[in-house]
Amino acid sequence: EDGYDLWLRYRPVTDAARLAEYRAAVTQLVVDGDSPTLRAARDELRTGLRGLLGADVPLSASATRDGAVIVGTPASSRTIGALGLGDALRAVGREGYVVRATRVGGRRAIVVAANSDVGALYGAFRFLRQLQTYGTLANLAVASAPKIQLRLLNHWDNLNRSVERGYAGHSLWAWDTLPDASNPRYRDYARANASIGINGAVLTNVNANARILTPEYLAKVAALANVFRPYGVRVYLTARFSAPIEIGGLKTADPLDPAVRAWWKAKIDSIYALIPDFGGFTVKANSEGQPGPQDYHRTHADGANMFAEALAPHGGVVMWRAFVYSNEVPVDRVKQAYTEFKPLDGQFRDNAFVQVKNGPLDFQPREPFSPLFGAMPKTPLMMEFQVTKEYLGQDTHLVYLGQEFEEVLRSDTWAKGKGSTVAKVIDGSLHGYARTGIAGVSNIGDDRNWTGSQFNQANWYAYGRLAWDPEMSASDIADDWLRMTFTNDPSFVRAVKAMMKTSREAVVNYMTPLGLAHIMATGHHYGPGPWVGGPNTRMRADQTPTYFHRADSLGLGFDRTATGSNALEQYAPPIRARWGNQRTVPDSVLLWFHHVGWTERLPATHGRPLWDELVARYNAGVDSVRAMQRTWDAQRGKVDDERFRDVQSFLAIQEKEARWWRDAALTYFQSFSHLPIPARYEQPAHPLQYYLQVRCPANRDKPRCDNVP
Ligand code: BDP
Repeated sequence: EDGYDLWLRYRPVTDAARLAEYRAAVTQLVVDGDSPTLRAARDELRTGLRGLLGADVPLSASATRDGAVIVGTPASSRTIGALGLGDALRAVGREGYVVRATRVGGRRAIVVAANSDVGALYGAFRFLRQLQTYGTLANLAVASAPKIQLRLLNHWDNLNRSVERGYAGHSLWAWDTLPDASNPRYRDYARANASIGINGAVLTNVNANARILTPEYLAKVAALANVFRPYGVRVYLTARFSAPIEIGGLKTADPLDPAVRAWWKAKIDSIYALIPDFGGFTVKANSEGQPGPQDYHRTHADGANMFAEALAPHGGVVMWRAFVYSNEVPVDRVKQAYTEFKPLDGQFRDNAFVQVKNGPLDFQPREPFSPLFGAMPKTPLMMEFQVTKEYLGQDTHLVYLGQEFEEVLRSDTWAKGKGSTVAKVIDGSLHGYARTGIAGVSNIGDDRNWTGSQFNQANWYAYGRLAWDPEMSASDIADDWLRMTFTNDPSFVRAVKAMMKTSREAVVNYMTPLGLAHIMATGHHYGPGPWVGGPNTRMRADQTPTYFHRADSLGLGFDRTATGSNALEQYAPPIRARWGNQRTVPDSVLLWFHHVGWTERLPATHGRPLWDELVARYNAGVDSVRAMQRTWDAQRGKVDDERFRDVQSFLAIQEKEARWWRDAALTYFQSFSHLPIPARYEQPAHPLQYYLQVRCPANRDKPRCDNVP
């Protein structure tokens, strides 16, 4: 048990009553049709059922006895066509499915029906999940359809197989041996994605390399596309804006230059000749040194529309990222995406998306939702979540992101009054977007366990499930994941689910409580660095912690109200009123929006002086990790030893590093507050000077910090 099987383990059902029920209900498999996708469904069902039921379930051409599982579409299967599922199927659209216990020719059967082959595949996975989670098959009646059209992973994978912000080994894409050699992992990757409804993968880093667009590399991309296709996973690429210069021999990449436009059109046509269902491009432009249309005094819309126009005849899309940095250091960096993009609403072609990070800054442990959500009614906005935990403990810390995603998706933008949630913006229902999409920055690499740690798999899983239905509960998703990944033992599921649910608040508390943000170390973003900044660093101010936390002798926090940067004005009036007032701002965003005096007592500090509340929060974070350790220790014997020890050892690292974060941050902030850490709390192990000297060699990769206290 090394984690390779993810949530598709299909171990024998250990509940005797359920096993008897399943064996009686599942006696033969009828999958009419022979498309690669239906074959994939049949293979998955055979493997899954064999594992779960402990015996092969025979294939049959038709239902000849009680217990047939019949899979397909009205087009692939006469039986399904004759079942009168018309209305039910119409309601689930192209990718949805219906899974039902019913009677066929007088015999008991289970039907897995859809309008398309990939819908049937999704239904097959749904049916297997029912067994994997020990649900009953009696009166089974499930109908489900995705609420978002494009459900993508974004891989920040480089052509040398390093992965930007990847903590799970190298890139899965072995460019050196493609297109000749395949690898079973390509298929297993696509299977795993299909099992949670992910239907596209952007293969390459947003900090793009133009070489991916050369014929040599496109042949490799086509080989991957061929493996993924049966699983409904389309491939997409990142486009480097200056590619016409770098690989096209042009003098300019100006998006209004006819030669540039012709170059992209020809390039895109050539991609579709190789990959007819190519999805399109993600583009990072004029951000962190990437080239873009502003280099030619054109707008983001000009840039996006050039791609959109060339992609449109093929049905492709362009996903233009709103994560931008201007060349000058702004008064407040969190205002920038909104400032640059909101005025462009209505200027994008209809196959262009604007892809917006969940918060206005950069994937911090907690941020308020990005004010762009709800502010661009005429432009389909895609959500960009970061599944890889760049700022949340990377591979080792156990943090269940389901809670974070849910918090963001349920945030109310008030764009059209109460209930205008972020979920309703991105699923298109609020503004009537014709196209919808969501992207998750992948945490996947070639580590045996795919994601660097066992529990990081839950974040891939939760992302996929929420992409299918952004209104699902993170808790229910954790429940499914635990049952499928570890065990259905109710005591295990109860305890470990509770642990997962607290894990996000734990990391917020020991890293950045009360609305603090961006106080991590430079470069690799692992470990604390709140002291970084000021005139002695060579970095841009708006990339340094001191710019963001604004600690001084009076207090802590960034005033983003009208007396400060007024980033608050980018939100709807009811939010402004609530967050702008120190008496009503929630503790979660207190220091994000306010500079608060060290001894000030507010509702958000539970009436305690800010300093005391800060100390309490940092300690609560460490305590939560210790509680997580106790919970996990009590699971010994309920799960296999290999994964048990894996998780246990990572929790020990997390506990140590939570203390490191707490003590480094508190001793640093104490140098401004000059207030004592109340005696009832653990005192820092070392003075501030010690923490300043912890060195973690590595720039962007995961460092190993040997002298962590
Ligand atoms: C930041 C990452 C950086 C990415 C950038 C982005 O540190 O590696 O290139 O986001 O999203 O969080 O473009």
